[in-house]
Parts: sequence; C-alpha cells; structure tokens
Amino acid sequence: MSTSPFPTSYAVHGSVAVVTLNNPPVNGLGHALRSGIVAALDQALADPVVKAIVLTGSDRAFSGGADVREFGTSKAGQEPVLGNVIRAIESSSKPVVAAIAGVCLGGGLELALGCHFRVAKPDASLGLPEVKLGLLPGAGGTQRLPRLIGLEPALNMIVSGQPEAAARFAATPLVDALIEGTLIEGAVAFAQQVVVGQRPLPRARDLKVNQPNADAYLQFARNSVAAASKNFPAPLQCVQAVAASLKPFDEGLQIERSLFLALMQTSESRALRHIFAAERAASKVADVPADTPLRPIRKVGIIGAGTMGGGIAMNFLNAGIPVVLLEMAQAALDKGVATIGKNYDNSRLKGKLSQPQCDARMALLTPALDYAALRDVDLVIEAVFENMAVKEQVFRKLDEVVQQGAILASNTSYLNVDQIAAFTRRPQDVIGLHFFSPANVMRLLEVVRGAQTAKDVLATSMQLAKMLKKIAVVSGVCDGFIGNRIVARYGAAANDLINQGALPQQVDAALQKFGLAMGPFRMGDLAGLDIGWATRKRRAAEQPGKDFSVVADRLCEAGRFGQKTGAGWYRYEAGKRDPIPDTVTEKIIAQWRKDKGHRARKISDEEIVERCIFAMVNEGARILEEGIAQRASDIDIVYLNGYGFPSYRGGPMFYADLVGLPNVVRTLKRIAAEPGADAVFWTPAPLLVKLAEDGKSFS
Ligand code: 3H9
Repeated sequence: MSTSPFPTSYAVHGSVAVVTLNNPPVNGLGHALRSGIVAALDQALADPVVKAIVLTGSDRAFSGGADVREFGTSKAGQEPVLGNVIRAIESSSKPVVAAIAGVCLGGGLELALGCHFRVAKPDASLGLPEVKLGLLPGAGGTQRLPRLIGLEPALNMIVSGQPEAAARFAATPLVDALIEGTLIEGAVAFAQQVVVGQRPLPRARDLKVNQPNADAYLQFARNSVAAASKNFPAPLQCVQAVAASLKPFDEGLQIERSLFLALMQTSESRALRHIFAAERAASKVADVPADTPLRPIRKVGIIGAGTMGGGIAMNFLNAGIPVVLLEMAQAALDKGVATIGKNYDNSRLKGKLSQPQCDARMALLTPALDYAALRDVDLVIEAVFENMAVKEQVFRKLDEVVQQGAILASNTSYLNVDQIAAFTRRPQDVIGLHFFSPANVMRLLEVVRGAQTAKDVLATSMQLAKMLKKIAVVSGVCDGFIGNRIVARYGAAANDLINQGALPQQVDAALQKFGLAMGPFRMGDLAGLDIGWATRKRRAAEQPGKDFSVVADRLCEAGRFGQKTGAGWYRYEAGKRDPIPDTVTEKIIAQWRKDKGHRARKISDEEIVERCIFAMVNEGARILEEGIAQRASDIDIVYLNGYGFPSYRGGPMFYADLVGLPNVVRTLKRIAAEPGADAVFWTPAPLLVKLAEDGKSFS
C-alpha cells in the first residue's frame, strides 16, 4: 500500500488497484479527498499492471456525500469539483468498480453512479438525501439515477431523500452484484471478471430514461410535490431537475447545476444546513470529553404515573429498558398503567406495533407503591407536582433508598435543580431531565446541569437521550431553563400586543403564517390558562405591591381555562379542538384595556411577528451571556423541537442572523423607548449589541 498526501490509500491486488477513501467519520467529499481520488485514478491509469480499479470506503461509509462543512467556503468550488471527479472516473479507459458498504449518500452515491459498475453489501444504504438540506443532488444524481432505475423510482428517492438498502436494487443496473462476504475480495473478483470477459464499460450517461407518459407523470408529480412541500422550494426543484433527465445528458446536467446553485443560496437551505450542524453540535459539552466513562442504565425508576410520568416511562419501555413506575395510591397507579397499555394498543390498531411487541413492552413495566422498589434502579426520574416542598420529600426519600451511583433526575420544568440536589447527600448525582409533553412523542430533552452535577452523569444523560431517540440540549440552572424562560418573554410580548390593540386570533394567525405550529393564545388554551393564573397569584402573594395581573386573569375569573373548560381565549364546540374567536373574549379584553388605561391601535402582522420573535431573540442572547446555553444553535434546537418553530426558519437565533442583528437591535431599542414599554424587557442584551456592532452573527 502506498502512502498519499491525500485521505485516500492505494493498493494493488494482482491486476486490480484498490483506492480506499479515508476521510473519517463518513468520507465527506471535501477538497482533499476529491483531489486524492483523482490522483489515485491517474496513478492507476498510468500503471500498466493495473487493468481495473476498485473504489471503496470504510465499513461505516462509502461516503456520506459532499463535505457539508465546506459549503459556503472557497474549498467547495475548488477544483477538482465533484462533477469533474465523476467525469474523470466515467471517462476512465480502465473499468472502475464502486465497492459499497455502509452509507452511500448524496455526492457519495453520485460518485458511485459515475463508476462503470457498482457492487455492494446487501445492507449498504443508498440515497440522495440532499433535499433534507434544502438542496438537490448537484453532481449528476438527478440525471444518472433515472437512467439506471427509471424516472419514477428515481424521483421518489430524490424527492423523499430516503435511503434504501442496496439489496432492493439488486435487479437494476444500480447494483451489479451484492457481496455477502468480504467486500474487497468480492469487488476485486468482480473487477477481474470484467477484465477477463472484456466487458464493455457501461456509462450511465449513455442510457436513455425509460418512462411511458413521462409528461403526464411529471405534471402529476409537480402537483403533488408542490402541495406537500409548502415553504420548502427544494422538493419541487428536485422534480424539475429529474424532469431534465429526459433531455440530452449534458443539457440535463447543466439544468441540475443551475438549480443546485440557486437552492444553495435560499434561506430555507441555509436554515436546514444550520439545523444539521446544530443537532450534531448539541450533543457535545465543552468540558465533558467524548470518552467520559458512562454509568450503566439497566433499570429505571419513574415517580409519578400521570401523563408526564407515563410518557417518560414509555420512552424507556420502547428502548427495551425495564421501568419501575411508582405512585402513592393504587388508583392512580392503575390509571397510569392502563393509560400506557391503551397507548400501546392504539399503536397496535394503527399497525405501528404488533401484539407481541406491545406485550414485550408492557412486560418490562413494574408498577409499585413503595419506594423500596426503586432500591436497585440505575436512574430515577421524578415527575411529581411542580412544588419545591414536594420535590424535597421525594429527593430526601430517594437519597435514603436508591443505591449509590444511581442518577437522580428531576423532570422539573422551571424549579432550581441546585436546590433540589441539596436535598440529597449526593448532589453530584442529581440532574434535570426535562421532557416535553407528550413525552413519548416530543423529541426534545432539556438536560439541566446543576452546579455540582458530575461529568459522567451529564455524559450518561446525553447518551441516554440518543438511546431514547431524543435530541438533548444542555441548559444551566435558571427559572424555566432555556425553553420556558424564553417562552415566558414571547408570551409577555404577545400579551403586550393584546393590551395595545391586537386580538388573540390576529396574533395567532400572524405567528402561524410566519410558520409556528401554533400561536401563543391557542397554545395557552391547549396547556390550560389556570396554570399561569395560579403562578401569578402565588407570585403576587410572595411580592405584595407588585402587579402581576394580565388580561388572562379575567378569562380565568370567568371560568375560561382553555380547551378543557370549552372556552379560554377562544371558544370550543363540544368534542372539537378548533378554536373559534369569541366576542365574549373581545369584550373582556376591551374592558381590561379600559380599566388599565391602554389605548388600542391598529397593529400589523409584521409588527406582531417582529415583537414576538425579537423578544425571544433578546432573551436568548441573555441566556447565552449568562452561560445557561452553550451556544446559540442550542437555543434554536430547543425551539425547533419543543415549541413548533418552523425548520425552514432555522430557529429564532438563526432567524435573527438572517434578518441582521443590527436590525434586531434597532427594533428592540425603538420598542424599549416607547412610552409605557417595559424597558428592562426590551432593552437589547449587551451580547446582542456587541455582536451587531462587531458585524458578527450568532451562528
Ligand atoms: C451533497 O452531497 C451535495 C452533492 O449532491 C453535490 C455536491 C456538488 N460531510 O449524523 P452523525 C459528520 S450534500 C461532512 O452523528 P450517524 C457529522 O457532522 C450532502 N461531515 O452519525 C458528524 O460529525 P461529528 C448529502 C459529515 O452515523 C459525524 O459525521 N449527504 C457528513 O448517525 C457523524 O454524523 C447528506 O445529507 C458530510 N456529508 O449518521 C448526508 N455527514 O462527529 C448527511 C455526516 O463531528 N449525513 N458528517 O459531530 C447523514 O445523514 C448522517 O450524518 C450519516 C451518519 C447517515 C452520514
């Protein structure tokens, strides 16, 4: 094997050169790797001993595609660009065989499509997932794949971005042979047969796309894709690019290229690429090394069998981890267990689980009424009432009962985790694991790191999140942590708008048009207005003389707690969840404004979005300043996965970057200076001002 300045290696097996891509973790096709492939190809072409070439990667990845870290840098366009690497391979006078194991995605598959032959492990994963990054395959994928597997299957693969196992393509020219044994041996043997049989070198570009009634089919595809991909330009552009495969190859390639370059500039693609990087960054904690030894989690205890506790328990049951579910009373325990059973049954009726799968999950569940049942668990999560006195009782008991070394977690959504930890003699083992409701569905997990939380407890919690298929974000201790602290500011901005003249339905509609899954008032009705009312009453009692009142108090005083009472900000028809604007609410608001001396004015939808989103951004900046969040992109991940922020906007902090931080600062200053405005709330955070002044952004 020869050494190479590039991340490729080169070895000759008899008459076959084996070129191995070696750019961990996933052989991203960055500039150095692209250069290495061309150099190795030239070496093989120049070597008279070599009659054929095998191009391969690692067991994990033939290649995960273009190196996404290069996007937006000069390296992305530096020769040899991927299209030219593929051209060089395709025009090679010696046969080139792609030998594929692991993932073969995006530019990686495009590279393989440029080879004359492809052999693969049956479980290798082939796909063109560019659409998930708001792009389309930009190195010939939209032109070569339809030529190999047909227009319709190629279009489905490209528009969905879903990879498929190589075995599925065994009967198509996409996969010439499946290799059950050692990949390289099989690939070399295949290459030798090609040489011995003097097989002609097929090039995908020379094939014609086969599709009867292509025009009608493409029109149907355009209509259905347009309807299904509102707010995302890439899927429809994928159809356009695939449609161009009916044209002469080079013409189609040019169309693909220009559509790819245009998509690269869209804010949607920038947002999706930001999210890809943000999700991977979120799992890393600056001062916790990746190789921190983890604590084993073989058995879990959950305290509280209500909606939250039951949902949390299901996560572990789904992952095959035994759960002890603890309640204080038999009736509550029975109800909790029955709800879990009913949820699994519903999944079975929908065809998502089989009966044996449901049974296996329920068999992992041990209901209990005595703390002693938690003695040997490795992790316990309490999901009891949000009250410090109740948490104190629970944690003192856990400290007494649970084995040493176990992780003691609270699902609190805003209480002080350090105070909770202080109820135990092992604060290093205490952490916040804030699941979002419904806990068996929502992807977000806020991992709250206390002042004394041990690094291995944090590392284990982050790993656990992966096992539960959640996305974890680390938060420091503060009231509401990252998510609820910001949402409080967002809610306050929305309330302000009501005081100033907007109606709940206008605020909700404007924010939903912006892309949020649900406006703040619909969200309030869903969550229950009585929760905030109780908190405000408690705070008012704790801090006499301070005014905590908001218009929602009047709704609650009228018995309007939201959906559960059939009326809140909206009214609801029996058994339905559709919010119906209500004149009763309008009258309550009008009276409130009169009593408080608020003058109503006309407010535009743009102003609604600006105030609500910038309020979030400002609080996000404070959270960053205080070190509560490690990075701005973590805040985006929280909002995207826990609060219905639209992915095509990339999250509030990324959105602020797109708008331009100087614009955000100017607007915040203007609002802060308005008569009657809460200047503390609206004054831009120093970090925001500094970034804006330095011409920097959050991302
Ligand atoms: C493209 O190809 C455009 C072309 O059509 C045209 C070009 C002209 N590059 O996800 P994981 C890193 S667009 C660089 O945790 P998994 C990732 O950041 C691209 N790095 O592991 C992480 O790094 P770190 C089309 C990449 O096993 C590490 O690998 N391709 C790339 O769960 C592990 O990642 C795609 O869209 C990359 N392309 O999943 C594929 N991919 O350890 C996107 C990953 O520092 N990638 N990394 O955090 C994926 O879907 C998954 O990452 C993959 C591995 C399935 C590959």
